Amino acid sequence: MKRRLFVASSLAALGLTGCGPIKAGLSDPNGPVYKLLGTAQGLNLAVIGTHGMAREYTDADIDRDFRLESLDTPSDATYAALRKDDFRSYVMPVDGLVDRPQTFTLAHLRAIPQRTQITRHDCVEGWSQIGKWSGVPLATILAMVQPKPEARYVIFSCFDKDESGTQFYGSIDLHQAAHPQSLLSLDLNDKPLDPDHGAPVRLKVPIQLGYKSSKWVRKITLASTFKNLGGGNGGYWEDNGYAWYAGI
Ligand SMILES: Nc1nc2c(c(=O)[nH]1)N[C@H]1C(S)=C(S)[C@@H](COP(=O)(O)O)O[C@H]1N2
Ligand SMILES: [Mo]
Repeated sequence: MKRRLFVASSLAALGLTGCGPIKAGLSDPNGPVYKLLGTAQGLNLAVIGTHGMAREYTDADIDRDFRLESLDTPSDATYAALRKDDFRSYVMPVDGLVDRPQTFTLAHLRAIPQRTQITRHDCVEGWSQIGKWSGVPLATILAMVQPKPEARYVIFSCFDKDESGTQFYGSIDLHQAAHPQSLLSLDLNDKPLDPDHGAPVRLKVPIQLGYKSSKWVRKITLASTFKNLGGGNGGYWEDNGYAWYAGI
């Protein structure tokens, strides 16, 4: 609550209020959101402030027994083939409403400056665990692909499927994506992410509940709406009853 108030007041200090900054920023290529994307890692402390950051912990706080709770680890032929060569043939397309669509290999993602953070994962079902996550700030990827002014959401298509064959999907907005702690994680607790925890690439958004942190990212698409995604609520769990906005 306190953090939201601080976010609101730092936005107010920029002459922006409520949801206004997101819309204003996105329709104006010189607006605050684009400035923020442009500076990638040096990023948005001016807009968000450290009060908008999820708490970071120390090595001593890390939970070593890392619980799993999601759809099953993908076992289809596509994922099995990737897994077999340690994901060397993995490519992650980033497309949709961007000026420079690109595909990233794992080697490419590892060559980009990484961020490491020890943060708590809070599942909506009532459990938490602290882990050390390293990877590429999503803001860096956004700065590389250059979202078009009409882009508002970052949509994640994942490798896992439920029993009915529906592939997992999720979304966050550009503002959440540009947050300095929003990571495309490649490592968990100093080791490459294992398949059960979302290898090779897993989103980690510690300012939102755990179900927003999509595992097994297959593709990223920028869009102006998520109406046409699944049941239209912005994600697999959202279509199963959880709220799209899951801020902590
Ligand atoms: N692709 C995918 N990502 C997902 C989910 C899922 O079912 N599929 N479940 C979410 C939920 S509800 C939680 S709590 C966490 C669990 O992550 P873990 O199994 O690595 O602990 O993943 C999130 N990301
Ligand atoms: Mo969860």
